[in-house]
Parts: sequence; structure tokens; C-alpha cells
Amino acid sequence: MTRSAAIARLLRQWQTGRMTRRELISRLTALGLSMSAITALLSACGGSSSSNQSNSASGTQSTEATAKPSPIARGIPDYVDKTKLAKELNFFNWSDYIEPGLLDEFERIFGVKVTQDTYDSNEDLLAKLQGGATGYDVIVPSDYTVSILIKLNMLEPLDYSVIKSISNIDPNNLKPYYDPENKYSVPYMWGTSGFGYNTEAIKQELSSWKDVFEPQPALQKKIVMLNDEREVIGAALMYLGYSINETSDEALAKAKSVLMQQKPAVLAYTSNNQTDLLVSGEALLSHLWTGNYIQAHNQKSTITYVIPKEGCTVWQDNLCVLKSAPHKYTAMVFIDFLNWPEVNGRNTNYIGYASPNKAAREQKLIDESMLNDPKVYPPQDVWQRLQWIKDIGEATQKFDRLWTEVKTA
Ligand code: N2P
Repeated sequence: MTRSAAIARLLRQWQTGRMTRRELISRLTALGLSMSAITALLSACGGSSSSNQSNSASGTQSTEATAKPSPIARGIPDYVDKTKLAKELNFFNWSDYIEPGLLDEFERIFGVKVTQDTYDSNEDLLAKLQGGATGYDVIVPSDYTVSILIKLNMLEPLDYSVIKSISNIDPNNLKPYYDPENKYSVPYMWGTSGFGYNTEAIKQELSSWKDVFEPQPALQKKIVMLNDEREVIGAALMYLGYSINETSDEALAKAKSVLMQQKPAVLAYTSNNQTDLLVSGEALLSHLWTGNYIQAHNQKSTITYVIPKEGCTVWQDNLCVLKSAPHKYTAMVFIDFLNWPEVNGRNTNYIGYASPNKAAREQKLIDESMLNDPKVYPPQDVWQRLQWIKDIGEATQKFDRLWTEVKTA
């Protein structure tokens, strides 16, 4: 299933013009597909310029490399009032953060067309919302950004007469610090922000942020950092022994100098193609979110993931409805749908993050290999070095400034 998901992802990248045919073939070969399987796969979905990528990618059952996920075998639940459903829904999500076929499934079952726009960081999301972007219904902010949005009075209280699937969520993921009654947020996925590297190219075992911030010469221009100010400055702070939420001028000046010294070795600051850069070999080491590691590892098994000894971020992303949402009821129904065990299972297997959906885990709808991977679900002793990013209020401006200085230097 995980391999199928990797195949589906590659096909989609090819169909959406993000990868050449040649590169696709070499990646499929690397995944162990025979040339005849590849030929069959390409002819099954070849040349399709359909906008419905996920359907074309999944219409390949005739080959051994089938990437077809099972359709969701349920209708509209009786607790949903069909007469209140809108015709459309606007979903504002992180890039590469949902199995695209699920949006088609929602449309097929509920008759609601979902339009998705994407962003690459919480700051990006906030800037767009505060800059007056309108029309969005469901958004996916991380923990500390939920705190900020609550403070800004931008979230709609959730309707649990519709979001019945909250009962599938692990109690350990509910009642988080940023929304203790889950009044505004339902956990979507969670994970950590460590780094990945290619063990084929780098033979010694890396375990510290030092390997990222004071890299060996072989890593010159081979390092990718997330394009994310709280993550990158936070990593530098942890490397220096500070809390990820430290805001003193002294600590931030030190973090800045760590980042400036590292910069010549950085190939890119990006949060949307770090996986590809690592898999293609253009980068040998990258700051990553857990799902990036799973996606990269599925395509190239020599890529490993490290939760550095100094610690790293643990985060939880959430489904929330905007106060300004034009389709609030439908938004609640969509959140309910996303937490059905079979939907979450399909989604988790595709995007590769840790799932808060206990029912999906218990019903074995999530790949065993992921569930048993301590890099995805860290053991208790590792938890002790994980830190949550918190809203730092006014001091955010210091981070904004520092980040601009590093990136424009
Ligand atoms: C997926 C982004 C993961 C979100 N591309 C990290 N909080």
C-alpha cells in the first residue's frame, strides 16, 4: 500500500507536469517496477491531461503496480441534513497534504465539489487570511496558529452534532494545550520536524543539529531547510540549547549567526519540494517533516530520518472552520468525513504522517510499516526531547525580521 501510494504520487507529479517522463521512469524503476509494468502503467494513464489526476492515476488496476485505493463504501450518514449541504466547499490546506482522490470521493458521496488552495507555512496562511483572503471554509493550522486564530476571533466553534467522527480520535490527541476543549479544532495529522539524509552518500551516522548547522564539506550546497521561520529559527535555538520558544535578543542574535554561517551550504529554503530534492540527489540532507521522510524513503530506501539529540519540534495540525466561511455546515460535514477511519487510513497511507485516528489504526487501515516506525511514532524516551512551538505574541516580529535578514543576506 505504501509503495502503491508512492507510485500514485509519482504518476500525479508526472501528470501535473512536475516531473518529466524520463524522470518518472527512473523513479519507478528505483521502486522496483519492471519495464513491462512501467509500460503498462504509462499506457493506462498515459497522455491523460484530465484535471482529475487522482482518478486517472488510480485507473491502472490492470498492472501489477496497481495504485488504486479502495473507494469509500458509505453514503451520506443519517445525522447529516442533506438539505443544508452547499454545492461547493473551499479548502485551504498545506501543499501535498491530502490524498487527492479523497476530494473526489467527497464529491461523489455528498455532491459537494471541493476546491483546494495550498500554502506552505502557518505564517503564509495567517498572512493570507489577515490580508483579506475570503471564501475559504476549512483550514489546517498547526497548534500555535490555532492559538493565534482563536485570539484573533477568526474561528467558528465546531458542531459536534455533525462531526461525530471525533469519537475516532485518540484521546491522547484531544484536548491539546492550544484548544483544551476542542471547541475550534479537530486534530488532522501530527509529526516531528527533524532532518533526513541520504545514507548512501553520507556514510557516518548523523545525530545532531551540528551536522546541519556546521556541515561537513561534502554538504556544501547540498542542504535544504524548510521555508519556515518558526521551524528554522527554532532548530537553531535548540541547537544552541535554548527553548524553541526563546525570544531574548541575545539568543536570537546567536541563532542568527548560526543561520548566517550555515547559509552558504544551503541549496534552498523550501517547504514544497524538499522531498524531491532529496530523492533526486540534488540535496543530500534536508530539514523535513515526518511525512516528507516517509515519501522520500518510499522512493529511495537509503534516506533516513533523524530526531536530533538536542530535540526538535513536535506539532499537530488541525481542521478548523473560519468564522467567515461561506459554507459552514458543509465544512463541518467535510471535517466529519475526513475522520472516518477508512478515509483517514487512505489519507495517512498516502501523505505519510502520524495519524491521531485511533479507529483507523486499530482497524489496521494504516500501513503496519508506518505504525511500527519509531521515526513516525517516537517512543517515550524520544518524546522527552520534543518541543511544541507556542504563540510568542509580539516577539513574532523579531522572528519575522530575523528570517527576512537571513533569507535576503
Ligand atoms: C505537508 C505539511 C506538513 C505540515 N506538506 C507540517 N506542520
